Amino acid sequence: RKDLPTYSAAEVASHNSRETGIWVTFQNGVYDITEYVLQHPGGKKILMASGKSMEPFWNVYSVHKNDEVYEILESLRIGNIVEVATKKEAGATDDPYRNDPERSPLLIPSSKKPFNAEPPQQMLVDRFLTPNHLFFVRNHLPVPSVEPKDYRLDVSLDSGSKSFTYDDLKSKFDKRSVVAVTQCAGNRRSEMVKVKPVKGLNWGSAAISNAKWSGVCLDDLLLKQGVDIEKVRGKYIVFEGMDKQPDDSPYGASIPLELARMLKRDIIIAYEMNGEPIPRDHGFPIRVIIPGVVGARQVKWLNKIYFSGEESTSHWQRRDYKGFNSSIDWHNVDFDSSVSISQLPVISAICEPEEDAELEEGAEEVTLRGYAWSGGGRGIIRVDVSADGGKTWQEARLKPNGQSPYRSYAWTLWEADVPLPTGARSTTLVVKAVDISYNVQPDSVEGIWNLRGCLSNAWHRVKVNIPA
Ligand code: MTE
Ligand code: MO
Repeated sequence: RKDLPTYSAAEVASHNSRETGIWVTFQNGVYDITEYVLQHPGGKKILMASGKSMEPFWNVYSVHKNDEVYEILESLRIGNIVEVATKKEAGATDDPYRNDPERSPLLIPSSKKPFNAEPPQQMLVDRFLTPNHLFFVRNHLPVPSVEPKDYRLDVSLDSGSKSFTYDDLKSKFDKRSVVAVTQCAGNRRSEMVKVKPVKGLNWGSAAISNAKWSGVCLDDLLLKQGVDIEKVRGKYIVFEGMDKQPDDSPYGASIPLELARMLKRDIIIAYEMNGEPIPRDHGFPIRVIIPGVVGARQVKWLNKIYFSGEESTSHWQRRDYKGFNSSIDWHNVDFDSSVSISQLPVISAICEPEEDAELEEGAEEVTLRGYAWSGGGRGIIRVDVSADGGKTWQEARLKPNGQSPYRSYAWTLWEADVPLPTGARSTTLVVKAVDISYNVQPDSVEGIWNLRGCLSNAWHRVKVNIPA
């Protein structure tokens, strides 16, 4: 295949739509799959790889790895990919991010340094528990490298402080598990940006994931020191991580002690994620899981816990992750006037089909898949979907998450087959969820717009096309 032209990764990347043509790479081949995809609507999953390498997707959907498929692919080959020089950039040793871990090429970065990424949204709802390598990543700083033998968790109390090793945590306490969602307050921010610009990463709908976390219950850890959380003095419990800002201050967060008491045995000092040691990006070796609460408080690389009369003084507690009304802008914002985000509001999203998807020719029905979740352990009791922009609704089928509706920390995945409006060439699919407190999502994003683009939980709308 030496006779074929060569293309750079950037050239391939620019061919990612029906208009430009859809190119993908596999090993060192470049393939134009535009016609193929249009003729085989069932094979639309391949579109996730538009402008990119198909290999990571094929490693997941490995049914494709057979000679017949390779043969079809070779018939679509248009060229070869230019060998990329792997020379390290000059000065790379000064790069504070040089020790960051390897990541799955399936993750879609919204920023690389620090690393922030979400999984392809269709893959997000394939499984109840998000596989570790697909779990969204939200880092504010370089990832610390921690040797388990050097690790210490310092817990400070009036009665003095005590430090626990990694082995102490794994061997001296009962193991407790909780299945819980972690969601960034900025999930679905990209919809808010369309109303008016905001400051923050341009997250789609997948800055959320669901995992089973195991470790030591916070209560047990404190009891070991003779401390009953019901009687502790102070107003807040503060958590600090090992990742540091250039001024040496660590990532930190706090929650009111009253909330810690309410959650009591559900707060986990975790050493396992889905049955494996926690991957570096997600807090190796130890992170805290505070179910039902915003991602920002689930401190990774946790090495300090203490009680305080005031909230964590970290930037992320005091000057970020707060809500404001839509008339507040950067000229008149007063961060001290607003309450820190903790338990999150009800949210849902359609993960399949995706925005601008081409449905099958003359399709009369569409299958929607997605997630719904609410903070504070409030279970999802109903998910409504519409295929006509919200004029008519039907209920989606909910997949039970096995948790009590009053302590529902995991998400609820759902599916629905919805008839399409007859004769329409395009339509807007909509989803909205209801939690056990009958909280509902706002119908539009305008009224909840805020300068940081947090808490973007309006009805989720996805426009799709129906070729005649
Ligand atoms: N903990 C530390 N130490 N440093 C961080 O940057 N990011 C927080 C939280 N814990 C962060 C952290 C934010 S804002 C979110 S949304 C979650 O981690 C993301 O967790 P994940 O990367 O495991 O998905
Ligand atoms: Mo976050």
